[in-house]
Amino acid sequence: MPTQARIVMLVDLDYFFAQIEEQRRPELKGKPVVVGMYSGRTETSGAVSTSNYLARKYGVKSGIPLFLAQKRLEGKDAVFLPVDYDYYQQVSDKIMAILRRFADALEVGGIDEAYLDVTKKTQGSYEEAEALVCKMKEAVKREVQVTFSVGIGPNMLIAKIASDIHKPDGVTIVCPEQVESFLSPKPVDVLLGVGKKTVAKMSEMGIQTVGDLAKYDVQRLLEVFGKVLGIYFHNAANGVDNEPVQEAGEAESIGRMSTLKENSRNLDFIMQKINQQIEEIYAEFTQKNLSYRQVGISAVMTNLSGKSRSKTLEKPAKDKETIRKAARELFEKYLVETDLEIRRVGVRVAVFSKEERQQQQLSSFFYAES
Ligand code: TTP
Ligand code: MG
Repeated sequence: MPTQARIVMLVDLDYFFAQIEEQRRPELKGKPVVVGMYSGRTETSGAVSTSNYLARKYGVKSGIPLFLAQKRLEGKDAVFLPVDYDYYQQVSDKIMAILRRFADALEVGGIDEAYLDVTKKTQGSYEEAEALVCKMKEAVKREVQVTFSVGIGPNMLIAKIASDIHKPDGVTIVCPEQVESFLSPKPVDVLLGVGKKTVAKMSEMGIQTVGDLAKYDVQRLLEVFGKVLGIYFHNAANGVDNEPVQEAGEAESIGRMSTLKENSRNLDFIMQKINQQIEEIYAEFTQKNLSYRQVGISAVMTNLSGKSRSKTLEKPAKDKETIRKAARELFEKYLVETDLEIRRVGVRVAVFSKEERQQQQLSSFFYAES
């Protein structure tokens, strides 16, 4: 089924945690700023969460040990600060609310990124989309003094990859005619889900670039990677991604989030926690006599970066098992995308709004009548 041409944006906030610190402490301007996750074992044990662009010039970036960052910035008048996650989340919520005004639908992809479907707002025009970005940038600068970078393309996959090209405060547009030339020379690991192991496997198969992967025999891909991943790799390499931008609708969703007993990448261990959360969610929406049509998961990694993923069901459901299955599948896929351990996990279901429930009842009524 051909889907209608869309225009999708990915907004990624620039050096987010460090930018927020700069913004609330003007005295940091012009200095290298490092925001770190201190483990507390010794004064400098822990890892860098992020750093401003000046600190990055000295080789200080996300994930490196703090003691190494300190060494690289010795004598540079650098400022080191601990992560203040709650405050960053508040600022992030404000920004998302501003961005939502400019979108047909907005999906929060993590604390510092959001996908926007702007097809209707721009009447399908990339020129309009560029103008819209200028307005968005202006509004966010004026209201919260924060800059971000944007990728614009026909789907979430292209928007995401494009957003990385011009940073900070940049915009990159990849219109449908440019998708092939944009993607094909890139190394395969620009695709979500292609980590170190997959890169090595693909390299053995003679696949280095996205272009190589796009041309590779599909049957063979299915044999090597299994059906789900094989088809995903083939489509992604060809720039095809039909995932809709899905509004989570906070008021309409019921969810739980909690910290794991220990950091983990073990799916069964993660699912133990998730199953407890599902029991609570289930009790809540059964009590309210609701059904759900979307299941989402969130994970916060050991370095405090967070991500969410969701899946829309073909039809509304009311049972527990469907949530479990969807959550497990989402975590399974998510673990392929990251090498990090997970620290906090959450699950949520998007329930039907009152209006949607009424419509649903109406249509089932008509169906029963015919
Ligand atoms: P990113 O968007 O990956 O990084 P960034 O916003 O700091 O920088 P850029 O300008 O390149 O977009 O991640 C968003 C936030 O998530 C980041 O500010 C801090 C946090 N984070 C971590 O805590 N650890 C990590 O390893 C990464 C990559 C991010
Ligand atoms: Mg960012």
